[in-house]
Amino acid sequence: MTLTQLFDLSLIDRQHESALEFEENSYSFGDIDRQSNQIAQLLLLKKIVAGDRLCLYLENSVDFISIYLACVKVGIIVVPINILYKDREINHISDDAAPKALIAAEPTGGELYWNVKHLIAESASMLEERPKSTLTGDSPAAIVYTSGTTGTSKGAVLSHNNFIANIINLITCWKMSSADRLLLGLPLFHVHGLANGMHCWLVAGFKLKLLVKYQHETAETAFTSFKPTIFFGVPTIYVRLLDRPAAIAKSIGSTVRLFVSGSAPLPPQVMQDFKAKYGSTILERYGMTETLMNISNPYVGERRPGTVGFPLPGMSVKIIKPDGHEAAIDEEGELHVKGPNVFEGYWKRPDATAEAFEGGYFKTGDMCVVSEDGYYTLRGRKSDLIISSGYNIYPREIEEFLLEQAEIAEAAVVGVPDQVKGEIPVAYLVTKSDVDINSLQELCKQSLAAFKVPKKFVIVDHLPRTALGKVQKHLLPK
Ligand code: MLC
Ligand code: AMP
Repeated sequence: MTLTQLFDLSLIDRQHESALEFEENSYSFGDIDRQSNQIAQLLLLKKIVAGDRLCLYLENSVDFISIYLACVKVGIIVVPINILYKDREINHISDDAAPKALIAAEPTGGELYWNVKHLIAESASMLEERPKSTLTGDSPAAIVYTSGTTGTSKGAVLSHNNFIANIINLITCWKMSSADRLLLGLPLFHVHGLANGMHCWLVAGFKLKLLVKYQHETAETAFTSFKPTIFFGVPTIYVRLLDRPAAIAKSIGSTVRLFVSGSAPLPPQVMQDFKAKYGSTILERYGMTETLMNISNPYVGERRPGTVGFPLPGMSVKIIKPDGHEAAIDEEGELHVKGPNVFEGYWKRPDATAEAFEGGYFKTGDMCVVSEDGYYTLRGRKSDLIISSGYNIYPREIEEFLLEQAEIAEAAVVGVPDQVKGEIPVAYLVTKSDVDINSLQELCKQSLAAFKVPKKFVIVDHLPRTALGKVQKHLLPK
């Protein structure tokens, strides 16, 4: 079975039902199905076929959904690109994925650029019936780039079966149904918004209100006017929701039956404060781009603060100590996972793929411990990956950029705790000559996604190193 056959539970079987609210417009499942069929016909006319890649550099929109669905129906592999990325980051992905085109709202991606509005306009004249396809559950559906556990970003190849396993787990375990209403402001270019939000919407058939992006200032209106029953957020969003007036919080909490948090650690204090103010116990879960959702607190039963709960149906997990043996209860080790939601590997990176698996299990790079009664607690990452507002930042990418600047001799980027964003990137520099910090930060803003730009630059006379010359980031001055 393919994603399309599951999506047809709504696209066809609920075609007259209202499906989506976006900005001032609303759409039925039939509207979405027809537009994506027309786009699929146009892509085929343009000689883009199953197995080809298509990059989407788009903010959340109906266009994103329609083009994504058109690709899934035909078997064109979607490569969503973080809308915050700058040319340097976009080029890395388009060089690696070698797409037939890069669809965007403004010119980017060199000669691969297609304008999204022109594409949509052109598709309006196409036939509305769905093109034939001979896909299977093993067909690749998307390549999602992630900084993963080591090195610069690699393309995680996710199949129809990977996404389907995730959808069925979440709809079942979180009791999602066509009676629900999801408010979604998370980006569709990451799996939290895409695999948990969009995919579950299309299969469960609930009402979706999609935001271009989640904005703290306007979120309250979205909650009180749309009255969602379920909400997905990253911890940063929940931290900010704590500053809403008590009465508003109570009314929001009274309509939402399920708040889910993930993509970064949810501080137990935030969970406690949220319960006090919104009257709702957040359900925290743990996932990765490479594996989609692995572990979740229960819908029924204790949602234990500071833990991510139990492995989802079909998952096998192990905690492996540095010596290679399985950890005992309450003993820390690296989390290894296996299941139908775990990807096959990284795009064109057999070496990185082989390195990422051991004995059929994917090595997550996340340190973990399990309690006597089976609750899993994440203890941090093996690598020095920084997660800021739920976005992944790989220090090496920023360090390499800083070292390209003539006046910088050495650079080390670390994550520093931040009340709202969880962590923020801070750069420690050894300089060859005077550096104007403001112009350096401006330069970073032009070349790196906003969330990657170091929020602070610290000039030091040397970086602490081991005898082997490896920087000891934990010894850097706080
Ligand atoms: C941020 N910006 C965006 C954006 N997210 N612009 C367009 N679309 C988006 N999705 C802009 C902001 O407007 C801001 O611009 C700048 O980028 C910095 O934003 P920020 O520092 O992130 O703060 P804020 O604007 O308050 O956004 C907070 C946030 C956002 C939490 C809403 O960071 C967010 O959506 N994070 C979620 C990331 C995510 O989906 N992670 C899941 C990865 S998958 P300006 O001009 O105002 O500076 C994964 C697996 C799993 O981890 O387990 O889920
Ligand atoms: P990504 O590479 O963007 O898919 O991010 C996946 C990483 O996010 C995981 O490897 C974890 O380090 C982190 N993560 C996801 N969910 C949680 C969570 N609930 N608690 C702590 N970290 C999380």
